[in-house]
Amino acid sequence: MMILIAPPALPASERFRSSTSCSTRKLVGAKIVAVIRAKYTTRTVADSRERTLLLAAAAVFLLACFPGSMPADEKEEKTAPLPPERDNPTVHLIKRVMPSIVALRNFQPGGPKGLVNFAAGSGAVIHPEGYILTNDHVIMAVAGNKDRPQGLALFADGSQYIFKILARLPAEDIAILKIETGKSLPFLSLGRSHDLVLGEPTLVIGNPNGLAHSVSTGIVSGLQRSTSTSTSYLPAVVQTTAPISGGSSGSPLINALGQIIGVITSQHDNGQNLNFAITIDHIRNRFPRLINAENLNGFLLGLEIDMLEPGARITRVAPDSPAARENLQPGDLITGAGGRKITSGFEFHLALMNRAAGEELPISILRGKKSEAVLLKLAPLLSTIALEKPPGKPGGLDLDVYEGNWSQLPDFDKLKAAGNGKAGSLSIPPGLAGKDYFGLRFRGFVRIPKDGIYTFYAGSDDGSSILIGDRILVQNDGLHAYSEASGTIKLKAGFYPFTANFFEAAGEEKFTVSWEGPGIKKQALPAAALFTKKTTGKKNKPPVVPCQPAGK
Ligand SMILES: [Ca+2]
Repeated sequence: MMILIAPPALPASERFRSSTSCSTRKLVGAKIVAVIRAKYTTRTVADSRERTLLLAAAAVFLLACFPGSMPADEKEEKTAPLPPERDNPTVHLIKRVMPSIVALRNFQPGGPKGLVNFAAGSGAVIHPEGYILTNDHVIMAVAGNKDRPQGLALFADGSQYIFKILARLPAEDIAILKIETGKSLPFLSLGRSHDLVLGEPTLVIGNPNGLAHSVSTGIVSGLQRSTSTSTSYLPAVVQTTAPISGGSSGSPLINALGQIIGVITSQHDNGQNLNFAITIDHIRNRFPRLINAENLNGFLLGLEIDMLEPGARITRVAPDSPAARENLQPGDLITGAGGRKITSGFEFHLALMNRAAGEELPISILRGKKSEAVLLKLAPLLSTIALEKPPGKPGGLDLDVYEGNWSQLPDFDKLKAAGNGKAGSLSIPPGLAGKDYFGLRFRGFVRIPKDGIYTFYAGSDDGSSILIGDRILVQNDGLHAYSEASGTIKLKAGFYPFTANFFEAAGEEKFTVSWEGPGIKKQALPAAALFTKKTTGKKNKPPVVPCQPAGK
């Protein structure tokens, strides 16, 4: 059994002593540097110290190597109850939330043979079944190792579990991990961040420099900030004075009610206690894309849920979808799905995981005061729109150019194109470089070479989107500096109707589209994978891309 000796004054040279075959090694520091948009720099706050230790063989051994609590002979003696002056609301709050906080230790590839690095991060349990919310950059380095243990989640009571990475949204720097504990876990509820006020108290519990379950307090010290890290642009962050350090990434930012109001993600590189957390409202709104059950499992349900308000209330039902066929309506409150009780939009999306096209999903709804049971038959997502043979020649897409001053992508169908032609690459044509107030729509087909999971990326200044058939896969809309968004989807080999939209208002402009998939490293979507439909002889008339609803 290995004992962790952590002299507080020497965190950088924290050592491991082992009575088995673990060797002692000096720690290696590594910092991830990032840039904040407002012309100053921040750094992400995971991984500030990577440790190297001997990988003895198996995760079981590693589990034994990381005791989380004090040795038994150092445990505190029983003491008299604290006087109320010391046992204040903050102390109460910390006691209450502590059992839901995990220190994360990720096994990282690289280094000499037979050794494994690990890096520190933090997270919070947000559901009794063991779902953990953290930053993507905390687990990014181990995300490819699906077959190997990816890391450990360590609780304050010393218990620890190997986690799996369940869902990632790198462009938003959020991720969900899952641990299997066989019991119901204490969890933190998700708060709201739309009504945060300057000066309200904040609490952070995390794993700075690998010092598990360190506590710090502060206040909300800034609102409506934006920042970017090396991998993501974060438009909605809150600033706090609660001290953090490397390894704090993924820590919940907690309000006085014990609710999560943000996820600690970065700090100002030049300054003290200028710390940033992604707001919980932003995370709530991104949650459907994070879980992404329909795209990843290839089924269509066809409804959207309000992710901000309590409960799981339907806000939109897609025409011709299974939800529409069963007459579900906006305003219906979903109270159960697949045999699980549903009390939030978050739980509803989790209930969709591991479903497949053709399955039936029983759900319970409350419409007004009347409850109903509905059986939804999950339809195939996109199989009806794929073509087996090339629709035309490879080498690019049809391009329509529009003129206008927009703050969001317009409905190009309602506008008359100012020009059109063929485009070999998905980028701004040279003739439009430096110009303002225009829109581009690229249409045609993309060839998916083999069955698998594909991720498409749209990077743009200003807004952009990517559609497969009529399904919006990547949404990167709005006026903003260059930033990239992605969408991941499971596709069978074939040729799919493909649309990429872009608009530029003023200032700088840039547009890139890339993809990655089985055997394809992230790269610009090549002209050889892009097809236009055979023209029918009418000159200058762009072919109409079929956009029939998926799942019929
Ligand atoms: Ca611009």
